[in-house]
Amino acid sequence: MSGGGTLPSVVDDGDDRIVCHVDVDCFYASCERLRDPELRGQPVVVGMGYESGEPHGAVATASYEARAFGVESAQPISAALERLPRMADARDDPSLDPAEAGYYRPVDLEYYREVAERIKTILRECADRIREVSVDEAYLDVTERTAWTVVDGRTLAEGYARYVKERIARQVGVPASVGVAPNMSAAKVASDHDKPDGLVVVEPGEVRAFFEPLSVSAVHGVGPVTARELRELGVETAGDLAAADPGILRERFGERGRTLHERARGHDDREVTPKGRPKSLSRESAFTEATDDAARQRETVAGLAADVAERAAGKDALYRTIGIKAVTPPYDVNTRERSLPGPVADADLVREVALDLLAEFAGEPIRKLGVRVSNLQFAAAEQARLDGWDRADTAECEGDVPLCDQSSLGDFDA
Ligand code: DCP
Ligand code: MG
Repeated sequence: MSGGGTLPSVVDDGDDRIVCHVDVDCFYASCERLRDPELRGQPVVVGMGYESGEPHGAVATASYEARAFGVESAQPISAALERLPRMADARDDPSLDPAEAGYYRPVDLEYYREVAERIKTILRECADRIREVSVDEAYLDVTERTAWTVVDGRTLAEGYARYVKERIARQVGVPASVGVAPNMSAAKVASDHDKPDGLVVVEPGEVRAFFEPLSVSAVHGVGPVTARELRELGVETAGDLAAADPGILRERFGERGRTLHERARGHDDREVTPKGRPKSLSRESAFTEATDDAARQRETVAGLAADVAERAAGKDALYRTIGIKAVTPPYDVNTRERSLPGPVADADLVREVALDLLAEFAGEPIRKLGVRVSNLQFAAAEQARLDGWDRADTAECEGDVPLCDQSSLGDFDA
């Protein structure tokens, strides 16, 4: 701990780590607002399988303004339209009120991934360890960056979390909610506690009290089935679970019962560790200004290809697919890839294929280039570290692409 102050309260769970959980508010809708300022402050619905003017598809997410009309994730677009008509229709139809209409947009996953990359770059700079759990969500271990020391009635950890949140707002332009706590489950619940634009801090010693009134489903590991079983035992809240007889829990749920009981009491010793093996390895680099200089473009791709091949070799990884990404102005993300008949580990081949794919963009101005190998196979049983687009080596480069859990977002080569 730095700062030399005293710890604020009794650390009853023996844990004084500092974990932040960051989750962007209505992520896809926030991305849409970023490129279309007309949408700011307005109800926005982003539809999966939605096409402009059509009623098909399902709501991927809705802005909080749209949620106020009863629009929610996974709802059919047709149901959303009943609650919130399209703005374009409301302008044409005198029986509809534009003040009670919203903007509908189809999903654009490539674009959201670009925005996510920018966010993850910041998060990686702000933490020593990070676990990316989905496209817009990550845990950060910031124990070495700040402290639970209280200054003027606030913890330094809160100030640090505010810095992270404000960097995302300023440098990327999307709102995120942040939870800070001495463990992962409490941090996650905290980030969700005051959405949107929330910042909730749970200090060591307060975790159990924070959980107490919440439903058992707030406890990490309690899904809908376990929640129902717990309810049958009369356990409704996390406080009930914390106070429950551990013997009965163990009888009913085995070893897991003990873990859940511990978690409800504020204990969660999971470390913030990166996720398992990468699905792909990649690196990208941005130009200061878009360039159509073919020699420069080729040189960049060759350099990126060499880096990626070297990293794959370092992980004993074989790859079957080689791809490039070329971002052209204003911000069009183009990806091209080629799959091989079998897995290889061959730096020359990565360079040749990548340059060949680049040829399609001859003469075009390019802002940013990336090279990626995917369809990975691992020769050795080493535990790979967090991956995706590699860490930036200049301020202009983007950092890692999240390898998100959501199949909807898939991968660059999906
Ligand atoms: N998503 C999706 N389908 C779902 C849930 C989510 O396509 N059933 C996508 C859209 C979301 C993004 O994933 O924008 C992130 O998921 P979150 O659960 O974090 O939801 P949001 O960021 O949209 O909203 P919140 O403000 O609650 O975090
Ligand atoms: Mg979110």
